[in-house]
Amino acid sequence: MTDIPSVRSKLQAHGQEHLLAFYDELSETAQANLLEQIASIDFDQLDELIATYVKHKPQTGPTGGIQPPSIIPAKPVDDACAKHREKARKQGNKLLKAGKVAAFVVAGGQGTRLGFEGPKGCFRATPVTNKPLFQIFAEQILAASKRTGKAIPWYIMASPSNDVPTKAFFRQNNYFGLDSKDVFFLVQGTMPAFGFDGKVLLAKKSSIALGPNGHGGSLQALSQSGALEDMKKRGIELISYFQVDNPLIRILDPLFIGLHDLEGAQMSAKALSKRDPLERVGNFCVENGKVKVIEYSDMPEQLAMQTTEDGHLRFSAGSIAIHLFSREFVEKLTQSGRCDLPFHRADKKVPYVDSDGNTVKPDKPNAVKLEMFVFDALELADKVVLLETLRSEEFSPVKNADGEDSLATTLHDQVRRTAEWLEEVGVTVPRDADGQVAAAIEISPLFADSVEELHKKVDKNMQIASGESVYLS
Ligand code: UD2
Repeated sequence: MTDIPSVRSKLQAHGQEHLLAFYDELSETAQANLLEQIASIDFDQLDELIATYVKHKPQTGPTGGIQPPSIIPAKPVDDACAKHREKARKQGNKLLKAGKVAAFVVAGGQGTRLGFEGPKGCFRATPVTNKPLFQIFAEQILAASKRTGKAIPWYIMASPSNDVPTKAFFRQNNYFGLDSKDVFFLVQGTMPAFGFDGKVLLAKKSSIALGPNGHGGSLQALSQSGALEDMKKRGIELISYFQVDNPLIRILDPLFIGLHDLEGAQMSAKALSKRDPLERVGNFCVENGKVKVIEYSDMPEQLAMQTTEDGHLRFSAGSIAIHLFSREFVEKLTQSGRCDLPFHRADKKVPYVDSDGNTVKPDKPNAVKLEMFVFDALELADKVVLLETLRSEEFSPVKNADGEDSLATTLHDQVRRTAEWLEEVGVTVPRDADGQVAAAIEISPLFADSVEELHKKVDKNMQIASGESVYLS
């Protein structure tokens, strides 16, 4: 039996007693749920967060002088560089073959901009077979496992609200050919939404307005869920981290893995050249000798627009949230049981129950949401490798319902990349008068997940007719 007076006095001590304002009106089940939510909150930590981030608007963006970081270019610039890459690629393949690398996707976001109901990984996003995002990733992992002869475990982070449908989706689809023993689901933590006065908001009389605590919560979730322990048992040394929304991602890239390992890095990242100064991706820079990412929303416009003498953007390197973590680094960051990355504040419209018990749907921001960003761990790493990747090869996310970074743009980019790969290995691809690909073409990662694999597999004399739909599997 929960001792209600003591819960009330604890809430009172933290100025949050309104959370039980409607408690006596609730059914027994609803009462139990509310108490469970309250029990899951660390109110001492909350007091600190409210003082730091809610009652004050913390300074965001660069605090001192920032410099552009040094980045390994996407293409080798000389022979020595080419040799080093070859060595790194071999090392990456060696680690993959030794079963030392795991895949980790963060899929706990709410997909609000896309307007898709349900976990975003279930969103269908390929040009011919209309595969869901999760299947694209599963097939890449399966292809790499088959090639290396080692099972590659896949850790999938969802949020409390999309965990159940995510698991059900994998079950219904027989894990897309993966062994279910190698697929590990974990749930990220939550954070309440606050009114500007620091009061935690009630979403209903019986529940607190909780949201996922940001992908920075993934490191703590890896630890608390037992995933790190599982990795250790399996002999995993490296974690290949990616987001759920980018069908062009190359999850297990031997070059990236090898460079990270040879340099003895703790955390690494892929970077690409920004499309325009204000593109909505994080900005890589160096501050106080440490590599860091300044999110687009925190980057002062005048710094984002700065150019070098030869007219290039000074901060041209964008973060696309592709990382490698050494398992030991994540263990170190989470050894206290918590991973104290800084929080980022966003002011949002959050419906809430007011003191009279009425539900209010605000038409302007009324609440503060706090999230941790995983790239803030870069600053905590002793050694970081930044590798440039090409947008055309590795980045075309589905973020919006239409316009930039939408289903239409990613389908176009997938067909374009497939055509470029086919042409590179000698296959003729039909193109229209404007040079656009004149067929719908898709390659299953199980057939080839890189141009190198395509070389080995494809019949170079294959014919693709204009207007045809072709699926290589
Ligand atoms: C993210 C990056 C941005 C750039 C861009 C590339 C941040 C803050 N910004 O922007 O710098 O790299 O991606 O595509 O990351 N997620 C969770 N739990 C959460 C919140 C998000 O798992 O609590 C996942 C989400 O499912 C998705 C990823 O994190 O896979 C990115 O989330 P987003 O779509 O909110 O990030 P976005 O596009 O603003």
